[in-house]
Amino acid sequence: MSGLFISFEGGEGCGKSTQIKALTARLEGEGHGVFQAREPGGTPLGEALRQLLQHDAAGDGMHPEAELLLFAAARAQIVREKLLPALAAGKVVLCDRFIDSTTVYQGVARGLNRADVAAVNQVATGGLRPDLTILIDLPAQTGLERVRKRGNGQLDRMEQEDPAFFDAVRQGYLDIAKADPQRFLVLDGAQSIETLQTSIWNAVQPHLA
Ligand code: T5A
Repeated sequence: MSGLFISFEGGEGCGKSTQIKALTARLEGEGHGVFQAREPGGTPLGEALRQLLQHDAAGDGMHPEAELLLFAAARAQIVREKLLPALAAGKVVLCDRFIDSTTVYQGVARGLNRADVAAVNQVATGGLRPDLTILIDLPAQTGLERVRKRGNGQLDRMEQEDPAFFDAVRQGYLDIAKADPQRFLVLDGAQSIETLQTSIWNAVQPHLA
């Protein structure tokens, strides 16, 4: 594997997509090949699973174990169909969510057994891990307000969880980042878009050398 794998994590509306777009433009401007991905999604199968997980009425009443396996199925597909080939081609892969989302949303906030979640993540990824993970930390309510504004008040299945769920997500992220400071860069998502862009670029640059 010769490319660079960067994942972006954080609660709803923390600004991941905004930063991925800006980083892509900067990297491409400097001549790097970039592959953008999002989870769940990014393949025909993954996009169908995304619809089921977030929007389809068939997802109502979904059990946490079923949810875990559906996110994992989407990941198993994108890793093999898209991410590994892009990395093998030497690209910079920017992924909007990856294994840490599962660790935190299904493992911490849904309360599933952490060892089981780690084992499922291992099957889904075949051991692929990001070189760098950018965690954009933001109070859950601030992020959800941004999402509400953007979507005219519409929230998907996950976004309709109660505040305690999102507080657990936020704390879960901070805990796993603290445990793995080599891989994680934690940024305050309340900063301006431009300030975040600069911090992210400063962290990414050394990995490009
Ligand atoms: N999930 C996912 C799991 O439970 N387990 C898993 O394994 C995986 C992979 C995915 C859902 O699935 C769950 C987690 C999620 O609940 P999604 O639809 O992909 O959901 O939603 P999010 O990942 O939450 O992405 P969003 O698009 O909602 O948020 P972003 O990308 O973080 O935020 P962004 O960049 O779109 O910004 C949101 C708004 O804020 C503004 C933007 O302009 C935009 O309007 N904004 C800022 N405003 C002020 N200051 C800043 N610094 C700003 N940055 C952006």
